[in-house]
Amino acid sequence: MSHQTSYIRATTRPSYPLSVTSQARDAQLTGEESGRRDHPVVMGILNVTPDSFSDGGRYTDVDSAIEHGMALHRAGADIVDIGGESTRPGAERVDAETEAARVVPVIAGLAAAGVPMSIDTTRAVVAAAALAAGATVINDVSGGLADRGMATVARDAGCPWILMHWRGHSRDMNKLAVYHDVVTEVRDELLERVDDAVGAGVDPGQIILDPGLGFAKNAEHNWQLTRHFGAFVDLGYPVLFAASRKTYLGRLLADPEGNPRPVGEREAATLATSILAVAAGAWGVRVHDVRGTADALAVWRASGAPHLKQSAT
Ligand code: PMM
Repeated sequence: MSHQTSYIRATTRPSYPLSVTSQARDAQLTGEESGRRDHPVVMGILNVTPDSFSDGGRYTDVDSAIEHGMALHRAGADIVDIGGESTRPGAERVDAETEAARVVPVIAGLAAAGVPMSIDTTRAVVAAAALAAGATVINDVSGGLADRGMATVARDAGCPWILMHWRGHSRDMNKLAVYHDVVTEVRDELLERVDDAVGAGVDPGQIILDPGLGFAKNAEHNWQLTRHFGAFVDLGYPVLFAASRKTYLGRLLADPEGNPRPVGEREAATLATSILAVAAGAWGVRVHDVRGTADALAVWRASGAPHLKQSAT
């Protein structure tokens, strides 16, 4: 395991109640789900929804969803992230039965094909059904806030649990994008999520953090979080970076009339953010374009960047 301990930057950590060693975390994150400094996890996005902002409506039937999940895995996804409820700004909620009915058959099919998966849900009942069907990671964009039962499911399963920074459901979240110092506030609110999770019996080694780009954040907030991503890495937990095709990239690349770059044409910008994030110590990146990301990471590795980063810290 010693080769895995170095992917956390050896910087002074803020004083903070939990003592977490990278070995403890890595002992929990085994096999292909284990991010290493030189092999960040590539999480491929598969939304089985009619309305997600990028791939919504494309994989609503079970066979096409399974086929796409397998294609993402073949292209280099270490984990395929399956979602059955859109979290785009303004999205209306679906009920738990609908959400579970969308994801469970897809997860079962992909599990049979040996594809490692996370379940992207804020509901404990959906997470439990997804884990029973073969998912091995919980990706909770509410960081355990939306459903207090999620901590029990994560604790009992002992699986990795991604806690994302969140302030409220998608319908209302833009109103909640108010910060004095976004980096400090997001960091502190994430640590509250960690404390709650650990207080509920979750092992700190199960926890992965995510600053939640685009969730109750405006473009400037997202740039601040991107710029200071290392502040999250320094907390000592694995950190996921998830900027893929998001609106702040579309705004950056707006045409002269101010129209944002269309969602499907934000890939080069996404790749640039992914490389910046892994260079800052990200555990993994959550992306739509898995092949392009795997290629970019191969260049990053071949360039010696992980080695240079380690020796510089
Ligand atoms: N963003 C979306 C959905 N799930 N999960 C995590 N951990 N982090 C994110 O930023 C995130 C997420 C947004 O929707 P998409 O599935 O269409 O990309």
